[in-house]
Formats: sequence, structure tokens, C-alpha cells
Amino acid sequence: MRIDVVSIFPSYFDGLALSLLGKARETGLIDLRIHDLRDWTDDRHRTVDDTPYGGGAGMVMKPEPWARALDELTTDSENPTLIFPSPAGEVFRQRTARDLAHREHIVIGCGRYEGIDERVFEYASTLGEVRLVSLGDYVLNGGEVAAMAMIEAVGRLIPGVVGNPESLVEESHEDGLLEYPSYTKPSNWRDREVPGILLSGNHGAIATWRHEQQLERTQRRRPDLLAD
Ligand code: 6GU
Repeated sequence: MRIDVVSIFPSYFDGLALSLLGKARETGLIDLRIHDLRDWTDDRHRTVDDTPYGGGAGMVMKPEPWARALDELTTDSENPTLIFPSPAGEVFRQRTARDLAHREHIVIGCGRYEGIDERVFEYASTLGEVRLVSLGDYVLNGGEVAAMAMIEAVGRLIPGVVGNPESLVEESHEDGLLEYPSYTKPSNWRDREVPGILLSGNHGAIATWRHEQQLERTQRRRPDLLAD
């Protein structure tokens, strides 16, 4: 999979090279390319923002640098997916990650300030499928942190990126439930015992117990997931 990221803070993404995705990059499973939006400006100050029409607080990202960046990054691309992290977008979920993990080429445009000139999204839809995606109902200063979360969530679903594929299925959210609790040695730690069933060797009973634990904690912590 090829992922292009456009940002005015490209060094945010240095940390991705350190995580498990670093290995996937070296082996070619993920071709991650980070770009500086200012490389598509043409004025001396490399200006990417301007005041909003209609007035109001803050600055808006100018459309032309974005259009040039998106044009260049999608040439020779069959069917790119253009993602814009935005608190006004659809919520990013595990199913969103699963969907995106099948895509050949993703371009992520990270906005800052009060956002990107709205016409950029219309223009982008002539180049590929556009998705505005939010991490959740809170406000970040820009799309960079959200983009990193999305890249990690999508990247680990690409076959070969996570060593043991079974560890993928048993995660929280893969089956719509929270994960069951995990324990390791020692079996008695600071007067706290590991649940006896896990020491029983009865794999059927352990699977049943774990499923009950998943249901119980989902009901208690995230009843909204059960309603879905
Ligand atoms: Cl994707 N962007 C910004 N700026 N804020 C957010 C977000 C995204 N998701 C939640 N808050």
C-alpha cells in the first residue's frame, strides 16, 4: 500500500518510523511518503493560509497549494482514496480501518488553522474517493495526530505487518466487543490471584469465560457498542 501524507509539519511523522510500521516500511509492505505542503507554494514566504471570506476568527488554508499537491500525488494513480482528517468528518472506527486497509493508494491531507478552503474537497473528489474522517468528538489543533492514529490502525491490518495474524482477531473492536482481561506470571502477585479458570487447562471453559468477560465489560464501559 502507498500512503502519501501532506502536512505543514512533516516532522510530526518521524515517530511513525519507530513503531511497528517502521519495519513494514523497510520491507516495502507500506510505502509511506511524507510531504511538506509548502513545497507546492510559489511565493517567497511559502504562504499556505489567508483570512476567511465572511470574516471570523482564524485563518483558512488556501486552495491552490492543496490542488497542486493532490494533482501531483495522484498522477499515475488508478483509484486513490483522499482522506482529510477533520472533526467534522465521519467517525473513524475499526471498520473504517479494515476498509482502508484494502486500498492501493491513500493520500492524507492534514489541515491546520480553521480548516481548508471548502472547494478543495470538491476538487479532490474529481481525483478519487474523498473521505472526511474524525478521530472522535473532541478538537485537535490539526490533522497530524489523527493521521498518525489512522496510519497505525490501517497499517497493522496489512498482511505481514503484525507478526501473528491471530493477535489481530482477538483485539478490542474486531468483533464489536472490548477485549477480555489478560494475565501473566506470577499467578499470585501482591496478594492478587489470577482467575482460577485460566489455570484449569480447560480450553472450552476458558473461551466461554473470556467471552462472558468481553460482554460484561462492554456492557459496563461501552453500552453504546452493544446497542450497535
Ligand atoms: Cl481528524 N482533526 C482535528 N483537527 N480535530 C479532531 C479530529 C481530527 N478528530 C477529532 N478531533
